[in-house]
Amino acid sequence: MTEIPATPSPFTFDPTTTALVLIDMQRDFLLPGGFGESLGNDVALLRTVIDPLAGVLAAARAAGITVIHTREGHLPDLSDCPPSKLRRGNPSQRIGDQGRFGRILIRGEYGHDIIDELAPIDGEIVIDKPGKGAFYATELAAVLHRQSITTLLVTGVTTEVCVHTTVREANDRGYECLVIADCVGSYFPEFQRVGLSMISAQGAIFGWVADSAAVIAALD
Ligand code: C5J
Repeated sequence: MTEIPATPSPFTFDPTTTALVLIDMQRDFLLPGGFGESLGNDVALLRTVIDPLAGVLAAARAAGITVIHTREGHLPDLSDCPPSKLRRGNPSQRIGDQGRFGRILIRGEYGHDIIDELAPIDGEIVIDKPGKGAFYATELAAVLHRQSITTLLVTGVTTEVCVHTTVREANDRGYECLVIADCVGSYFPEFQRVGLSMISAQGAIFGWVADSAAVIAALD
C-alpha cells in the first residue's frame, strides 16, 4: 500500500488495483482554434493541465499502473446523441458540425482524438463515451472489474463536467477516487476551485484531492 498527502486526509492505494484515468484530453476541447475556443472559452486554462498530467502519465507507465483514456464523442450518424444534447450550445458550432479539426466530437475525426502530448500507447485502454460520465453506455465497469481495479486516479477535463460526473458515477459503484488537482482543468476558474472543494468536502464525500507531485513521488 502507498500513502500520499491529500485533502481531506491521507490517501492510501495499492498500485496493483489502481487505474490512472485521463478524461477527454481531446483536441476538440484543448486545441487553440478548436471547438472549445469557438464557444468563447479560454483554452489556456485547460492547457495548464497538459504538463503535470504528462508527468503523472509517465510515472504511471513506469510503475506499470493500468492507464485508461476516455473520449467524449458520437457516431457519425449521431444515433447515440440524444436530441437534447444536440440542441445545446452555440447554434453555429454544434456537435456533428464541421469545425476546424473535422466534425465536432465525432468519432474518427482529428479533433475527437487525444492530444499528441498524451496519446495512448499500446496496451492502454481507450473508452469512447457518448455522455459526460465514463460509465454511462460504455464498457468501463466491465474493464475495471476484469482487471480487479478498486481505485481510480482521476485526471482530465473539464473538472465540473466530465470529471465530476465520472467521479460521482464511480462513487455510486464503490470505487475510491483521488482527483489530481493540477491534472484536471476547467474553462472557469471558479468552477475549478469549487469543483475540487466539492470532491473532498464532508470527509471525502466523493473522494480525495492531491497534487501531481505527491502522486509522482508515491509512484517513484
Ligand atoms: C464537456 C467534458 N465539458 N469533457 N465535456 O462538455 O467535460
